[in-house]
Amino acid sequence: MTLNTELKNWVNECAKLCKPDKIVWIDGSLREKELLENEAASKGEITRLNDKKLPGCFYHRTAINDVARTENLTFICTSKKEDAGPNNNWMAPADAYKKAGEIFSGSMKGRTMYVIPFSMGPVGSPFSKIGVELTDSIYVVLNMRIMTRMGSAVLKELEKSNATFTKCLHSKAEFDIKKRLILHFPEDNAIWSVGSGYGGNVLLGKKCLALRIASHIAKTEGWMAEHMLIMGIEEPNGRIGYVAAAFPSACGKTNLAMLIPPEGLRKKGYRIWTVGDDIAWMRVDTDGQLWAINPEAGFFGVAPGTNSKSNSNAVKTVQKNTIFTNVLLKPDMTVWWEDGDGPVPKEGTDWQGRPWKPGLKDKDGNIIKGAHPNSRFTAPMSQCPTASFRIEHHHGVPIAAVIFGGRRAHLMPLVYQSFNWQHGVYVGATMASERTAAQFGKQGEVRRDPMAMLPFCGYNMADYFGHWLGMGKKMLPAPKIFHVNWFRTDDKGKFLWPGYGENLRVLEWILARCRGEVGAKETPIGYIPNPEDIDKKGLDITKAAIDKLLSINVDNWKEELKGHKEFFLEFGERLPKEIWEEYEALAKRLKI
Ligand code: OXD
Ligand code: MN
Repeated sequence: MTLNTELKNWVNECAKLCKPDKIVWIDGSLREKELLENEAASKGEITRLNDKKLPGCFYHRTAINDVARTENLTFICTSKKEDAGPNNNWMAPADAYKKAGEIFSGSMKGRTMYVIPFSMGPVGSPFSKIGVELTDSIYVVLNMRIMTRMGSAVLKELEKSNATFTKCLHSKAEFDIKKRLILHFPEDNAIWSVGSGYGGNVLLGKKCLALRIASHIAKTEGWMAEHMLIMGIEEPNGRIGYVAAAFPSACGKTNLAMLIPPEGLRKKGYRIWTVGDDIAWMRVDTDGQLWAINPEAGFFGVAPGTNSKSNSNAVKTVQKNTIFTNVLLKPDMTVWWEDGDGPVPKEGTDWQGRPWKPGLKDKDGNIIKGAHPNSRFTAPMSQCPTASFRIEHHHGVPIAAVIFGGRRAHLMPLVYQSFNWQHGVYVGATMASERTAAQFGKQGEVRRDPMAMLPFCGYNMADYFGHWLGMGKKMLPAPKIFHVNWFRTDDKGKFLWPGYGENLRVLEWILARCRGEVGAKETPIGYIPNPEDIDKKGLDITKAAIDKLLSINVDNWKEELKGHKEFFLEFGERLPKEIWEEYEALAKRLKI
């Protein structure tokens, strides 16, 4: 129980609705963790993995129709529809409470309701926010234990000042897709999620609180909640420059956050510090600089494609105390996924629980994958070899550069710098990626995803652009804004840039620009590196490839501008005039 009356009343109210047999307050202790693991393992909710090879690790499968965030069932419930904007599904709060209330009603009968007090950000930091999640899933409790700081210390913090908190209610209910809703009530600081067991829908501290609800709070309070990794780049002289970077999904955000410097740069003394791989909360501090914390304490990373070449730090991070969801289970009770390490196993149990062996095909002749393409690992950040020593610092790290990125085969140069903050906001607002063969839909189709926040901005995105513009005026100096593209191809569709650790060469240029140490070429879209200023020592790349990577094609850009206009028109009158100003200025520079 608790001394915080608001919390006590709310827990009672939710218990009355969901009717659990029992209520358990989570304290976050090791003993409690072991008891919950044993209970969930005995019920088959999780499976203990090989304790010698993967100590403290567990395996979990979600329902077959519950393997990713369900954006079509995700709603922002504000009194006025315009406040949710064209970027969100909207439902009136009263309708939403009624509709979901019917599903929650009695949904925890025969189950336990766990009360999880959690802190997004270091406990007690003025940068942090507290939430309390009520859930009937032990899997959720165990994941929240990794992804957030949670338990008694947070409860104490809540009681100290009778502080306010985000009310997060979750029930598995029947895992029925027809009775699944992910609802956000920014005006009530509340989240209701029902009918799902997939991480992005049910670990309510993550996308729901730290992005959708927090973006709304941040706008009101004057800070920024962003879908960004945070990393530090240590130079040979010991100086560390920190950057925050936003990429749409499937662009290697987790890999970049844990980058291994190529041998030459490592020998020179370069080193990477990982602060976060998914979310950044950023504030202007008393020194006028932008400071960022990662509100999370763990990684909820995509498993397929993670291997010792793409991300050896992630591979090292998931060797213990990790929960694997929807990957392939091997007969020796270890796990595997496509494009992972080691030989392809001869047999196993696939993510749907069926016997699996390589080459199996479905009735349409398609290869059956052992792991679901969106299968995940949940692992503590502290286990990452590059985890920053600043993770628990209450004010986080000072941000020198903001980086936007996307997957563009032909349009975008390897890197360019915006002319100033306002132009940088335009660069972020026009961010986009082309669909790859791995994604559903038409290959090559451009999907706009401003600041990688399209599915996560908890309010009208026109106001969000306005908020970005306003934040720039508060900073002295504002970080420089860049755009990168690791995915430019030649005429045969082959990547021109090697990517992975070599991306550090681009980050090196970015930081040199921030410090005013290197020149650049002015072009209609922004500042592009002089080819000689990108360190290419030890890199097997032709001059022609570098020239192509750093070139812009004015005709392609003219075509791109049509897409910008079409996208911005959706926001009508609410779009800040500065965005149209930047549009016109770019058109003029391109001589349209
Ligand atoms: C994630 C996402 O899971 O962006 O991080 O979908
Ligand atoms: Mn994400």
